[in-house]
Order: sequence, then C-alpha cells, then structure tokens
Amino acid sequence: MLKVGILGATGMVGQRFVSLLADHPDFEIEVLTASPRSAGKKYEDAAKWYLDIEMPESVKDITVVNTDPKEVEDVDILFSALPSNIAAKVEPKFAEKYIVASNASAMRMEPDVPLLIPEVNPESLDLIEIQQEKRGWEGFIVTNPNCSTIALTLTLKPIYDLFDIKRVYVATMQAVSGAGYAGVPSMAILDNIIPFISGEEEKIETETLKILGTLKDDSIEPAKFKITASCHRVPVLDGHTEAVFIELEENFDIEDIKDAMAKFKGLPQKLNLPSAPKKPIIVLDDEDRPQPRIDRDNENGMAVTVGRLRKDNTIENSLKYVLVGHNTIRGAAGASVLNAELIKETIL
Ligand code: 11C
Repeated sequence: MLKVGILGATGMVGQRFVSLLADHPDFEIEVLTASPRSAGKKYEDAAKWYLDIEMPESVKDITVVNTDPKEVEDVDILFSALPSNIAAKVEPKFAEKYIVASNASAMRMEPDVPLLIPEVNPESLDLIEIQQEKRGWEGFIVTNPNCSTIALTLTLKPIYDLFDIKRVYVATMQAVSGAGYAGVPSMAILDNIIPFISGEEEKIETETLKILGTLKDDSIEPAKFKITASCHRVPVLDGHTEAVFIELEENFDIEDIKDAMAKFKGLPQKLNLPSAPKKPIIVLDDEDRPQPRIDRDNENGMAVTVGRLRKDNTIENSLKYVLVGHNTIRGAAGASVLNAELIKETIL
C-alpha cells in the first residue's frame, strides 16, 4: 500500500478523491489538507459533504491539516484538488519532496510537466526526469487535463491515430458541479444557460493539442490541427455533454471511426490499472443518447459515452457526434487517480 494525501480535500473534487481513494486497493489515505479555516477539525466536521454517496467511515475521524508542506510528512503521493491560484504557489513546494498528481490547471501547460491521460499519451511521463533535473526536485508533478478536454481528447485519439485531423469545433454543455458547487445553489441556474465559463475555451484549445502532441527532446510539440471551443453552463448536476464537429483531411468511412472508438483501449492489457475502464469509449446507436443522467456513471464514471456519430454531409470529409463524460470522476479526481496508478505501475 502506498500512503497518500489529498490537498484541498473538502471541496467538490477533493470529496471525489476521498470517495475514490477510501477503498482503493493500492492507496491508503493518510493526510487530508484544507484551508486554515478547516485545519484542526475532524474531516466529517470540516467538509460540507456534497456527494450523493455516503462519506466513507475511514476518513471521518482524520484531522484536517493546513495545506502547507510543513504539515505533511510520510506520504508517497499527494493528490491535488487545489484551486489553481493556490496550486501555483504550493504544488512546486510539495514536489520538492513528493509525487504530486494534480487536477489543478496551474502547471498543466509547463513544458516539462506531463499533461497525462493514460490511454492517450503515457509517453508524456518521460518528461518527469527532465522536470526533476531542471527544477532540482526529488518528487515531481503530473497533471490531468481539464474535464471537458479529457472527454474530448479520449474520443479524438482513435480518430487521430487513423486520419489527419484538419479542424475540431466543440460546443460544451457543462454541469454545475464543475463550478464547485452543488445541490440547492445549482438550482440558481434552473431554466437558464450561462454562455461563458472563465478560461474553459482556452484550456480546451491548448490542452488538447499538447496531449495529442509529440515528445521532442525536452518538451512536447503540439498537434497541428485547428480547434475552437464554445463553453456553456447548463442546469445539470454532474456530467459534461459536448457536441463535437470534426473535419478530416481525407474521406473516410463512418463505420471505421465507430469501430475504432468502440475498440479503443489505449492501455496495454497487462497493466490492469484498478480504475481503468474496460471500454474507455462506449458508442451507442440510440438516437436520444448519450444523456448525462443515464450515461455519466458508465464504467464507474470512467468511460466517455458517444452517440449520434454520423457523417456531416454539409462539409467535406466531416463527421459529428455527441459525448458525455463524468466531469468530477473521469474529468477530475478519477483522472488523477488513474494517473497515479500508471505512475505506480511504471515508475515506482
Ligand atoms: C468547469 N471545467 O466545469 C471546469 C472546472 O480546468 O480543471 C474545472 C476546471 C479545470 O467549470
């Protein structure tokens, strides 16, 4: 068992980390951190529990400590659910000594920091040695992408492996849990859509190209296709939906794309990571799927579900589809846990 801590354990993503790690076969929660307001309290008193599953018994009595490297010792991996502005300051300090598997956006686009989806770009872990050498750290930081980016890029990968992509357009319909609040406050947007999510479009447009890029010398050369995103907050509790439009450089058979998505595995079978979905992409034929409420929990929330996959006959060499991915599991805490499982199997 590796000993792990969760940085920012009381927020929405922090709670997802707690729920995914409480019974994990390889990781044992030793440390939970939060802001000074929560430090010194038992976890069950510090965290206003948002999830619709029970708080695990094993964490209730853990005393929360301040998010400060001086307060943390004797752990192997730290999972970070910190807000980006705090992560930018403290994650590098923790990485001097520890492995940090981060969901925060602060370090994602640093040239020496892996932006990892295990099924898509496991080779990005080669950056770790470069990172440690450059920064003089004993530990390192590995990040997972933004929630909308992860779901999109997982579905692009089998297409990108077969064809040259010219352009990707994506319109997102994002759940309120992505904004860090849930339950009653989320009803503030019932009967409404907010057509702006700060920084989200830029993250999708830059992160996707880094993930699908090529490792060259000491950094990643971004993929070359064009990508544009429009992001919207909708009154859904969990699960981001994305309408994806792709233009390829050449003609294609839609059945080949469907087949490639449905058969996509990404990871070598022998790795057998505990959180890895058997089918990272589930392709449905039903006209009215995917839907967040029905499809977000497929494969324990770790699969992306694709539907309405069809040729777009209005633009040459084009296709379109709709996807649903669980934003706080596959798109956040589950993504970080899967990254740590890959690190454990291939590096430690
Ligand atoms: C949202 N995607 O739904 C955001 C939340 O880059 O990790 C996560 C932001 C990020 O508002």
